[in-house]
Amino acid sequence: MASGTALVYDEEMMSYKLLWDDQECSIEVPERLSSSYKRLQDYDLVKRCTQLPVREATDEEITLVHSSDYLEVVKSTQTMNEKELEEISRKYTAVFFHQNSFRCAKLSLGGTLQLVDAVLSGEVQNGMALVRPPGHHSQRDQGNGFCVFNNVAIAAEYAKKKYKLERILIVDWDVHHGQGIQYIFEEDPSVLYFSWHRYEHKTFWPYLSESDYNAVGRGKGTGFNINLPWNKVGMSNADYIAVFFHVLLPLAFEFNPELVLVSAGYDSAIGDPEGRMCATPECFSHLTSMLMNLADGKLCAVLEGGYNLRSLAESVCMTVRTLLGDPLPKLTGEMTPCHSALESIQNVRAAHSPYWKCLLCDGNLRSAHDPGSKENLDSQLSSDQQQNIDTAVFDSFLDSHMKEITFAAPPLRTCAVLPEGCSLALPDGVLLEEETATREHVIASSSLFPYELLEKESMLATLGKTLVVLNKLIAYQTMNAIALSPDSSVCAAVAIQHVLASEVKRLYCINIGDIGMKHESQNDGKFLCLNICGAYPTGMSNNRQIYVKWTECSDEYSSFFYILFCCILPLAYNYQPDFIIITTGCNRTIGDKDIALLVSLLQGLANGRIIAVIPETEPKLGEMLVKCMSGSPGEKHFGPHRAPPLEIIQDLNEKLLVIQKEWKMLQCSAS
Ligand code: Q9C
Ligand code: ZN
Repeated sequence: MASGTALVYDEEMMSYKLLWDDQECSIEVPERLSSSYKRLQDYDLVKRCTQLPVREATDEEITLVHSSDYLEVVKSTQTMNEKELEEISRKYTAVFFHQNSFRCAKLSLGGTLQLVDAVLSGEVQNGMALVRPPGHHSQRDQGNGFCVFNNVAIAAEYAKKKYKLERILIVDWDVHHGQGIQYIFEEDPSVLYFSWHRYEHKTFWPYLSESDYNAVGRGKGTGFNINLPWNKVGMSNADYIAVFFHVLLPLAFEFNPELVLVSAGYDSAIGDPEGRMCATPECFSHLTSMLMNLADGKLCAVLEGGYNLRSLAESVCMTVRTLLGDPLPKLTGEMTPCHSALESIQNVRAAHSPYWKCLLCDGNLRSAHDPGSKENLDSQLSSDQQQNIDTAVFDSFLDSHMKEITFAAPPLRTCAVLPEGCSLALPDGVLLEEETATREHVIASSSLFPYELLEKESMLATLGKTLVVLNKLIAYQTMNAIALSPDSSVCAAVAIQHVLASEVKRLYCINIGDIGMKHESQNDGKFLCLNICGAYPTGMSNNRQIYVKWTECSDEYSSFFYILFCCILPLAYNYQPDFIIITTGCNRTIGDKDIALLVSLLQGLANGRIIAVIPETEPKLGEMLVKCMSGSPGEKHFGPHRAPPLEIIQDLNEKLLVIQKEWKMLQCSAS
């Protein structure tokens, strides 16, 4: 099993710069690399990565995507004087050449390919390439938007050719449209390209109609190009996450890629002069960790844009930290997507509904009203306000933000409670709990339950240990825990009561299968409970106790991703719990791997504070979950996935329509 994170960096890629006066190009400075790398060192992240040397890409690699004519032009810039360089740069849009540009572009691409080799050979699990020049705007015959060679597009062709890959996902979270990547793969169904980008109804660079949501690919590639235009600036964490849940992730899971390439531009982060968006650095942790559940965790992030040096550096660090498997900081901010974002989400879902089974139900959904005008721009920050971000003010904002989201990881990652005689293979570092609460304490904590349930000695013993572990979780002495129990529903009910009696502010509980206990909800605001079962009990749903029906219908593949992204995770991110309990009872209709996927994704919430309570008769599930919670590298074999049948989608959508009035992250349309 592959493990570890690669980092590609070489200061030689700082050896080119803009030589003349050009406002537009002045932001792409060499310090973008050094300041990011320096920050990685400050956080001690560099030494935790496998450092990979860069290399020069070969002509053959460059011409996987570019024409030889264009290659010759770029080659010729090596020996030009300043005047000639300026002249040839003017043939392209927003490009500047320097005598070292060719050398750096070869290193930038070569470094990217080194990363792809390390990941696909299994030398590492994932990695990031800190490279410049960037790549996603460059096209077969031309450079564009600071980009010389299209690093990520060539990486995809390279992976197809050298490793015979058939499905590659490219996620372009840079704030500009990577039109170069779109053009290259427009007719290619083996590469699914997703880009979100500042668009403002075509009034933002590069001003292309083909950047809009209705460009879905052509010919055999129809349906494999996904554009999410941002028609307003100021998009926040909630908007980014909503797009992942309601557009990218369902399609990506249905696509089932063998490799994920990220065009990792950070001009989509707060403080960037180009993007003017509001996503904070930890948002990139969440984006990264969600993508790590695809392609068995094989992910290569390749730097594109990002022009606020402070914001860029912090966001790069968040990405690398997450690739290394560190616990995620809580996502900050109001969890309500804005109207304009919902319009775009609705439009792209409608445009893609003919091509993706998981969007089938959206087929009869009309596109959102699209004013196509700039009427909304007035309500945004005045451009003066945004253009002249005071660096000192911004830096101190970011300093305090980073302090706020940083949390000290607990001394222990995972605790396990096992009943007598139940053995489980525990990964290194998992503590088997031996301490137990007193018998009186257990009985007092279980006062609401019929005494017969507690008569079994083994039940009392497990509850005693579980209470000890819960106290450790509450005190944040352990990050997460798993408890196997003779009766998981009693054990979970005791756990819920215990947590609700503590200072924990918001508890999210997910019950899978039939539950013996109905949880009382006098704790309004403190408790959100989602029950996923094969059949609804009658008339029990409300906004705090939600019942949804879910039945898997195939053994060879799973459809669980559907309910995961349209229901379970949006609710979780909306609620922002600080404690999570997940239980499985009998007659569960969700498989082991899917519960592991769920637990893996839930670790992004509540600072990773989660306990799984499962029956002692399920050691296999227990082993899978404990592996996933203890942060063992790899172990992300969650696929394959396939969209569920229409009836199931329709049934669920009806239910969600009711509760989305309160839970805004469930919304996937503006109307
Ligand atoms: N104010 C990358 O981020 N200038 N390239 C746009 C609009 C070109 C961006 C001007 C921006 C190119 C890799
Ligand atoms: Zn960009």
